[in-house]
Amino acid sequence: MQTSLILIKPDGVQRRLTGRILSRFEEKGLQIVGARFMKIPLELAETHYEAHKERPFYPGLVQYMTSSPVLALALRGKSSIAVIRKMLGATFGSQADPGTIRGDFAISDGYNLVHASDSPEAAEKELGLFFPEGTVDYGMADTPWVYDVESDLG
Ligand code: IDP
Ligand code: MG
Repeated sequence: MQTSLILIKPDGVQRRLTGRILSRFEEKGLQIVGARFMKIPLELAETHYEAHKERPFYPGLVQYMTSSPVLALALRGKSSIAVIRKMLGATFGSQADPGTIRGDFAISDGYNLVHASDSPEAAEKELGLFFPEGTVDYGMADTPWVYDVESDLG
């Protein structure tokens, strides 16, 4: 099981797509283990995207991410980090395949609705930033139907 940090970005909230985006993750079988609706403080946005500090789009990216609230989510599931990245589609909305979240709802390159951790190392770091008190551990009643428990989780 892996846990990934997702942000439904300011454009997702402003365009009232929060519920539809979250539904896609729930429908896939992912479990919500953290949720926090928040305006990202400047310092947190800078730290979250510090790998891009030298890129020309970084100032605009930090401005975008702090301009309006986001919904931060911790989502858990088998291979969830790679699964969620595939569900997002390519970074640029103009290039993302139909059927992906960005492909279906975004046409902008920068305003691409959703962030997701891209590796286990990034997930650990990002979950620590957005959920410093940890995630919420609990069982799901449908686990034996979402998973073939012995072969998927054995
Ligand atoms: P990712 O979100 O698919 O992981 P990254 O390359 O990590 O993509 O970039 C982080 C975010 O920065 C993107 O989601 C997008 O909002 C923004 N971004 C990346 N490249 C550009 C660009 O060339 N122009 C404008 N915004 C960009
Ligand atoms: Mg990234």
